[in-house]
Amino acid sequence: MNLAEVLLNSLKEHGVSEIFGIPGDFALPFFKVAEESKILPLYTFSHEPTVGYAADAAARCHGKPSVAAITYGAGGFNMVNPIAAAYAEKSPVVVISGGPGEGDRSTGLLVHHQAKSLNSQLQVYKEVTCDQVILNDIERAPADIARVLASCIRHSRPVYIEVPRDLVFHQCMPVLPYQSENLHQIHTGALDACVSATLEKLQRAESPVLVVGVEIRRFGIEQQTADLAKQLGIPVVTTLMGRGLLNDMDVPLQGTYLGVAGDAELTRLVEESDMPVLLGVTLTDGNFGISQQKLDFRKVILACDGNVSMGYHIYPEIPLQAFIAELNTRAHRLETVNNQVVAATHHYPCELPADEQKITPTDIAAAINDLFQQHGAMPIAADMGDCFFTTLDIKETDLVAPGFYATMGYGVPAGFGVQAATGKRPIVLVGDGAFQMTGWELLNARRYGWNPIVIVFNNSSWEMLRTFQPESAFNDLPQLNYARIGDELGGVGRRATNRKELKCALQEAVQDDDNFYLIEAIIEKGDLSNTLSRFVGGITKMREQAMVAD
Ligand code: TPW
Ligand code: MG
Repeated sequence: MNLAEVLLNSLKEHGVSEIFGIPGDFALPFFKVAEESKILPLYTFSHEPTVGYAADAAARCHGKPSVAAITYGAGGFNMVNPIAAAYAEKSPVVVISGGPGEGDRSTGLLVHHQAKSLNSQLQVYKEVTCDQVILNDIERAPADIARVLASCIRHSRPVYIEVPRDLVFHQCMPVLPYQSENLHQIHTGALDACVSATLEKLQRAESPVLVVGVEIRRFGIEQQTADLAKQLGIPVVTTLMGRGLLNDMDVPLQGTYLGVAGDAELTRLVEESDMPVLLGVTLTDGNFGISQQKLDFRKVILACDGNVSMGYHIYPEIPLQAFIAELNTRAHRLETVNNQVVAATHHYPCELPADEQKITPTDIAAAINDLFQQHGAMPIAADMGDCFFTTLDIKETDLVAPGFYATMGYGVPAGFGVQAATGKRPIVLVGDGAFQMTGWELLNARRYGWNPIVIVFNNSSWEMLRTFQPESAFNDLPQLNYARIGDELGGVGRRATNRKELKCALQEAVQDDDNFYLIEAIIEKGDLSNTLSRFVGGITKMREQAMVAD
């Protein structure tokens, strides 16, 4: 086998199911083998950010790595932001870049696409990946590939593999089969002590609550976490970043913790708990910076990034999988729990009237809730902007969104990633500003048979920015007919100016599997989702308080 075939087979062995990419001359040999060998399906797009976002979303759906393949320099640098997003949100994307060969390195000439040094791209990616290699030693390549892919899975974070273009067809030994990490290698004494301490604290607690974050999906232990919650009989909430976790799993799920921007009862449930247990939760400003009352992290048990901490004590090298498995074996129902604090179930807007009133973001949530009620839930890919905050009013379903890193341009590409990974038709929620970044990529949907239902929140505005800084005229965006663009890109475009038209367009879309839909919902400037209004209010208040304190 040649180097590219060895790499492709090893990717497959490590759970990769598809490759997204855009070639260039440095990557043409690798892409040739990728296409002709048919080891993994290959999807190409128009602009590199889409490649990265699609691979990120696919990886999130699989709970396994996905591949973003690009050419050196012009391609690679174009994809840095999506990989930074994947790093921040712990999505296991394998970046494969074509690279200069030995011949290119020895001419004494600058190589096209070279920025500063020939290794500049590697240096840049070092900052946003957890392991890297240039496969410039064919003897060592199998071991290098094995190491980097194992890091990707262990840390659930992006890695970088550069394939010198002149080595692609060289014969290479296969990579040894991947063995998933043996949990028995964990220090059982430490695990035992850590679980005992956790259970002891839980026994004494009066109002414990489980807060779950994305690691439980990334490490494939959602079901075990659900079982633990049921065994303990304590309420569960997700973080903002973890929105969509544990949906459909028959657990006492209360909703998503959003501090000042969320449901007041649920905020109390978390902030007044005497024992919050944070499983796979990242301590980000979006997850916790919006707390009404600051959470006292000394009270908290936090299992994340391979460690468990409680109070001032840290148990190092306790993988979340092992922690939850052991808790499951030893936990039993907590009788002491004061269940009075359990929050009221969140009321999702629904039964949208088919009238001529103009559309608000909450109406879009209601229309989608109605649609799910009638036709079953669908996965959602959301962009950043008010469309993301609108998902908080949509009944829990599988959701991919840049909930922490908050990059725009994610929605449409992520919809592709979801559909490639799951085969399910997604709903994509995207603002007009974000659509202008990557919406054009819908032109690639038809050739892969993808049929997302894309809803563009068209307020002719960077509305989320306007809410923070209303005086700035640059927040006004050009008026554009996005529905017509939908037709032009090979799908069906529908413009909805009132609630009746929105309902009709969604009905039509869901009954037509053969086309992707671009439903343009016209929203007035200033009409915000419930969550964004509270979010902006909360953050503004916190900033004012901070200024007073300064
Ligand atoms: C890649 C900064 C955050 S929200 C926003 C901007 C420019 C406006 C979004 O406008 P849109 O949605 O899509 O019309 P809405 O609901 O607010 O009207 N560049 C990138 N990412 C981010 N987050 C920004 C800029 C930003
Ligand atoms: Mg907008």
